[in-house]
Amino acid sequence: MKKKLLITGFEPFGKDEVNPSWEAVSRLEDIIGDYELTKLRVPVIFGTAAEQVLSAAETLAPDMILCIGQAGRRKAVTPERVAINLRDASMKDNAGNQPMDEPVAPEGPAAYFASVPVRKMVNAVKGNNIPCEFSYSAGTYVCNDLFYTLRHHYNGTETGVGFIHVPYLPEQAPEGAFSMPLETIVRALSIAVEVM
Ligand code: PCA
Repeated sequence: MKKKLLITGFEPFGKDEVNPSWEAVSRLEDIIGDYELTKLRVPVIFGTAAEQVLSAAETLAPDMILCIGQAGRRKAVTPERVAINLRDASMKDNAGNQPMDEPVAPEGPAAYFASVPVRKMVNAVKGNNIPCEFSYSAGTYVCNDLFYTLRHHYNGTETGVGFIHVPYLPEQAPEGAFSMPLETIVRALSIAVEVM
């Protein structure tokens, strides 16, 4: 029996018309390594993104949840090590919310480490000659909000929670800025899932 992975990508936000996270997630094979994948596209809205993932997870009862998001200025695929208990938005989300100086979960601890094997992922993706680095902050916007909420919810359970940020696609990147072809992002995610 395959293990169950719930893997999510985001809708576009800000000035972008595409989000590489969902573009890549939607192109992944349905079975990778030990996992059978269920893919979910989530809105870039504080609170709502996590509610939708938790609701899907309630039905699916996944062994692992891996969320993917866009971090446009990064020069590598970046598995996140830490989720922090802070909402501090530098721009409005897709519903017009812009929380600042607020906790994600008032009763929660300051931070959680990812509960997926981040080092294995980084080593495996890098080993396939795809730029990949640890990240020690998922930011304070909707991606971190989703990551922290899930990690908090599943703390002390068997369900692993991880997050990977991916760079801009070539068509999104400003002139001269780093970007990564969609096929490379798909391959990186596929390798990361395979070693989980
Ligand atoms: N990136 C944003 C939110 C959605 C996305 O793809 C972030 O890093 O918070």
